Amino acid sequence: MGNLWLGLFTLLQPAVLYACPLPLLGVSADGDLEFAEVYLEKFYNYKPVTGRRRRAAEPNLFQAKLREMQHFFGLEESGNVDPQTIAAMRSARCGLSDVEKFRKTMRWTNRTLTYRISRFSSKLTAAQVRTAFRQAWKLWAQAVPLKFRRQRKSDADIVISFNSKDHEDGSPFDGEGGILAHAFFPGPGIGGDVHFDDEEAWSTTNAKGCNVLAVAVHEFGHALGLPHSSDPGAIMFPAYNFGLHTVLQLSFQDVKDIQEMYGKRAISLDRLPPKTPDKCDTTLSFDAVTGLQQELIFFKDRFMWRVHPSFEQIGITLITSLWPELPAHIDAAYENTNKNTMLVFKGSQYWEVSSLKVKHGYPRNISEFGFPSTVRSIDAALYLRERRLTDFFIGGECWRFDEDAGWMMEGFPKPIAHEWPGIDSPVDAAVVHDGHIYFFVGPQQLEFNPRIRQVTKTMAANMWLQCPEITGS
Ligand code: 01S
Ligand code: CA
Ligand code: ZN
Ligand code: ZN
Repeated sequence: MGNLWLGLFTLLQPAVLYACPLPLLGVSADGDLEFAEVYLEKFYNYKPVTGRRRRAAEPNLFQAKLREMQHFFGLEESGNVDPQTIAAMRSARCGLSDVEKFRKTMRWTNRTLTYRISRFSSKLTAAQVRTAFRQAWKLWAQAVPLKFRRQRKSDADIVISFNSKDHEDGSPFDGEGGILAHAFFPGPGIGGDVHFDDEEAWSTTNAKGCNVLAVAVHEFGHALGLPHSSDPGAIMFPAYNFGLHTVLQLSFQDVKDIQEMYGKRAISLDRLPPKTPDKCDTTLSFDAVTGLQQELIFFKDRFMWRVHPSFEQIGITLITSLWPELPAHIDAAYENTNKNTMLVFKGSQYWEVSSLKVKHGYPRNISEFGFPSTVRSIDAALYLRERRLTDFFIGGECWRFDEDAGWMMEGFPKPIAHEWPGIDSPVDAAVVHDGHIYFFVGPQQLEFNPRIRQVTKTMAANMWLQCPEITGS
């Protein structure tokens, strides 16, 4: 049945496509056409064309959307608002399972797909665009047994172009910012096509503008049939979160999703795709933990969890969604509550974050704290507010920095247990919270009471992240 349908396929807003249909639509006994229009707008992203072009473009677009809907419901793909079609529309129920079935049919059957670049960018050279697209297809081709070939002829499966504002597909672009690009799910005609908003500041670097490679990988995912993913680590996550240090690669979830559609590529991937950590994994450990104003921030790989006393949900986000300049896999972080800044450490570098922005002039070298060059990285850092001291943990030792004087204190480093009785192994992270100090060691954390100078509790490291099955002991 797949080849029968014609014209425009869907669309771009999986959020619309995959939501349960809303039950209340404007129904009027003699308004079948209006009803169908509203229905297609709601569930098939049909956008009536307005203005000059309306008469010319409208009937085709409407009919194409109608055929798409008819295809989905297994009706005759007449493109007309016939009684069976209206009946199906009026009996709309939660379409989630239908939508799933529908999605599964939206995939290419050929193993070699052709693409054509029909209109280039006004910001990049043709060579830059070709290179970016070749690299973007390669990422998908490494996961599934598909081949992508660029061709100059006009009948390519996937036609890619840079356009601005209205470009006659019913989804006009919006100028710089907002929507960066969109793509059509697999199918004939416009199906599989990818449009980039030509008014974005497209670039081929991570440092500024919008990375065309990052957006291309995401759009090509749609062109292959993938909807948006709710995994913030996935390329198919619906937000551009490309940081300065981001290494572009498919995530575990992207690979799983695309392989479910097209199967696995025989040769294994060079690099295992990164998995997004699960906050309730009992083996979870952290890279760093810090306070930040009212919040506690837990860093892990490319991600962080923000625990705020008044947020109900503790969501995972990419570090780069807040701080594009920061790297992944950080070593340590602490908040200097007297100066209102957060310091983030990785290897011999550190960054300073103030009022939620990474300050200019960073990264700087940790030798500025007085570390000798033999210190290559820091395990954890802890700011002691009353004493205006910062303790750095490196292996089994603790170094103490005097924030006011700006130097490392005499007599350090010392064995950690000497300053912190009960803490006798290297630590992953440390944080002060509500008058207690928490040391993170693998999947555990130790609560230290500074008044009696001893460990008072041992808990799961992810105790703060609201996992129903985990409780303190
Ligand atoms: N395109 O695939 C998108 O996801 C659109 C929004 C659709 C509703 C059309 C878009 O440009 N979204 C922006 C984005 O960052 C916010 N998308 C992810 C990306 O990396 N391109
Ligand atoms: Ca835009
Ligand atoms: Zn378009
Ligand atoms: Zn998208």
